[in-house]
Amino acid sequence: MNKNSEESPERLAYYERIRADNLAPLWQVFSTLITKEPKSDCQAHLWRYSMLRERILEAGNLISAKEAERRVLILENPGFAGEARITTSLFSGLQLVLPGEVAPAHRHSQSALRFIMEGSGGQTAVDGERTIMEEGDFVITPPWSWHDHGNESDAPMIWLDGLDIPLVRFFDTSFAEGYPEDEQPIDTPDGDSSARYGANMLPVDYKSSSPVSPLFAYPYARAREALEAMKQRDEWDPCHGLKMRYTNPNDGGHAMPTIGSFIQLLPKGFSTERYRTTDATVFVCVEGKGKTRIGRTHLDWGPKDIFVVPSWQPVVHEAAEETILFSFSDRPVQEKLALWREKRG
Ligand code: 1HN
Repeated sequence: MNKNSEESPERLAYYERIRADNLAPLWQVFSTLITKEPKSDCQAHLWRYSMLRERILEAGNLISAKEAERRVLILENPGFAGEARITTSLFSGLQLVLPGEVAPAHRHSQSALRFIMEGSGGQTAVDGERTIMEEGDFVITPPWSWHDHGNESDAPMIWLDGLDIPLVRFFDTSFAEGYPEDEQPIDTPDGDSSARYGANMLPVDYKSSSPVSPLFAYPYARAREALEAMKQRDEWDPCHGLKMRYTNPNDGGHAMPTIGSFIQLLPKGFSTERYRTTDATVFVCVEGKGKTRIGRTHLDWGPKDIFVVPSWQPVVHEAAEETILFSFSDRPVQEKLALWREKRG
């Protein structure tokens, strides 16, 4: 019962009358609210890095990092034009910091991840500690932590940002403030949190009260080395190849409470079996090339191309070369809320 044409004039008059009382009949919308399967306006889409790179470098000639606060081109899902969303719950954008620039310090309730696409030796400072960024590194900015970015190298730094902006907006929980200086003071030696929390050890009496990983950086060199060592067993998950999850060393959970991140290796010639999951996912091809079928959409990708897979669409990846895919999604949130589902086949 959801078509006005099937409704009697009495009912239609009633609906109109109660609208003035801020009431609406559930029976008109029930089947669009409670769908048998996820129905999303989110669309499968691919952004080619050659196009993205050209566009963000153009922005580099038009506005400084300081003036922009963050010089970011939003990767906007074609199903969500004007909404600053790459999936229903996540924001993603490509950020440029040119040599000598500073993206000024601020903090906000939104959590952020960076996946470094291009450049070497730029830095992000998070809560008093600097992290030097290299291609393929995965870096996090916990909610409400001061962060600023700099680039003392001689080449542009370009990275992909992933933030939980739509999720925070949904809950109406956004807070933000600027730091009085462009850069926050650094009071922690470089490499401290990586040594303290990222060397398969923890300080003996360390207890964390935070659900966020105390590690800021997950270097690509270590992830790549791990995948290289593991691939020698030649044991492949039919749907994932060899897929790893970035973890919080405190408890083995996701690195951040709202965004999960993953890295996977697909051997040359590997085709994954059909797989669907409720967490719409953003993928970056880090190395290799191949194709992904998402429902009826076919995308082909090469190094640094970025693509998005909507919730519950069947996915098949085919790797033409040995491939590394980085990905992120809102899976931790869905897991916590007992909503996450996957289906093989
Ligand atoms: C932000 O703070 C960063 O810190 C990047 O690099 C992208 C998009 C919207 C709001 C804040 C950053 C952002 C952002």
